[in-house]
Amino acid sequence: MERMNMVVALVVLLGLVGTSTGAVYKVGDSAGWTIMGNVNYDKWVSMKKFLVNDVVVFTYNSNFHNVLEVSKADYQSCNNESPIATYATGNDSIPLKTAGPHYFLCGIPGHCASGQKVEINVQKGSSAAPSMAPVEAPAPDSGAESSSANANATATSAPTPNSNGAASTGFSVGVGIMLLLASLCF
Ligand SMILES: [Cu+2]
Repeated sequence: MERMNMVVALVVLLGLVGTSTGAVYKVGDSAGWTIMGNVNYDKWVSMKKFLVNDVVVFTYNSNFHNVLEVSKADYQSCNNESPIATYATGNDSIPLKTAGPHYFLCGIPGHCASGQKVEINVQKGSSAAPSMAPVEAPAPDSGAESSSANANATATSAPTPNSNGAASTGFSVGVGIMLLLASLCF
């Protein structure tokens, strides 16, 4: 029973990790994933900055649409025949696990050509930075620890404060998990 509680606690902790790592973006915002209303997904993308471990959510009526992750060539030609991955629940949360471009389109004939496609460029700064990340952290003499310096740094290198914060979150969660594992063992 106690073991069960531990497992539950672990799951909850892992859930916290999941919600605290990375931002969640609903594709198309309130419009969702659609061919109605000429949603400009390029414009939607241009307002965002995607980092590794962010999540994009496609919401749509699964009777009329789906989501295919495809290669660049297939994206450009709207080819739906060799997707890398297929999603069709109507509410698909897709984690962006790797940096670089990710290409998504609707596989229903004609929809991609009508603009139901989105290219998401994921930048390297991970919000789930491992605890060994501080190589990138600025030298102590730059005073990056103080919040004012952080605010200044934001202008020049936006990802730094973000990954710093996430790294410490990840670290404390990691400690929590280790404590849990330790109590499981003893
Ligand atoms: Cu569609």
